[in-house]
Amino acid sequence: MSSKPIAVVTGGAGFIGSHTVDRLVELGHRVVVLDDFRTGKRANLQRWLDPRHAFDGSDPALEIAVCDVSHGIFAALAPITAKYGRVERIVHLAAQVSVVASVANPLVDMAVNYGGTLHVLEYARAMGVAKVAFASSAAVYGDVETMPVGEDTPTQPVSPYGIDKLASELALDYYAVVHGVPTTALRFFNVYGPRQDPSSPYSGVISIFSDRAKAGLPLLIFGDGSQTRDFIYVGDVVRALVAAVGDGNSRLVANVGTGGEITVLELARTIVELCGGRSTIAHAPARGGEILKSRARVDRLRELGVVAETKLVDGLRATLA
Ligand code: UD2
Repeated sequence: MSSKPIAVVTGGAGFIGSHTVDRLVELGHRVVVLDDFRTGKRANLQRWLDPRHAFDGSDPALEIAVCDVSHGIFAALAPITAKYGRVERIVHLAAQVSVVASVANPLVDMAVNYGGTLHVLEYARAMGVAKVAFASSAAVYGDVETMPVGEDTPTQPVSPYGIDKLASELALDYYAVVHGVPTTALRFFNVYGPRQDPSSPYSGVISIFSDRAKAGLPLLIFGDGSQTRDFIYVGDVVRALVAAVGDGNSRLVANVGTGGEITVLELARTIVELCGGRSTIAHAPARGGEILKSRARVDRLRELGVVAETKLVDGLRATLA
């Protein structure tokens, strides 16, 4: 048994989580995934369970504990730390991810997302974890007029989801200042890439458009398609997470976007073209309460040493493959 320190990824079986696990294992970390598998998939992690990826020919590079983070993480981690030693770092991604679901059921949303963060921070405080990196969201800003959106823009979330992400950021700061737990919060803009689940009407637009364009089905744009988003490839998001969980900074809050924007209409046309041009584009009434423009300021991300380098067409090709 080797005594490599443990990196925990909560929500590690999900879309962004499993890509983060891939990278951390490739970098030689002993990774422990905490996931309740409500939306995460074991298939996303399968390759690392193969004995060929074991350390010292015996221990697996990856351990998985089935755990709803919002019910606490001490019990799930105890047998693993008894075997391998302490948890050094935590990437906290486990969450209820739908803004619409948060509006429909704010109490569940708050218990899962804000409650989950508190459980992670309590563990980090009690166990002396060296760093916690947290997936926050551009949803903390609400409807902003001036682009690009900088981190010091006043926050005014317009959904329970945005509120729970902001509350989690406040908790991170409290644990950093009062309890000395080093933390970083990353505010994700629109993340896309392979393994994003297209099955819900509120799935990310790129996963839905890709799925339909591959099948030659029509793409449906809500509104005239002039709304813009800052789409960032999951590989670039993972680089930001790995930098954040590995560095010595604390209390940093940074946007994770490309600093660019594209209209949804242009996006739809690009995806149709990449899929051979069989799909038509149709329009439906705009979604209520939607923001018109979104583009991140990325200076702080750059200070973290990360620049989103994946061009949209390259990211789309990888997603469609
Ligand atoms: C993103 C985040 C959300 C939250 C929010 C904060 C994703 C998947 N969601 O929501 O978690 O952080 O930002 O502002 O990153 N669209 C279509 N047709 C479709 C689906 C979507 O036209 O079939 C449009 C939709 O109306 C919107 C754009 O595409 O204008 C992006 O939609 P989305 O659901 O991917 O993400 P968004 O920005 O609403």
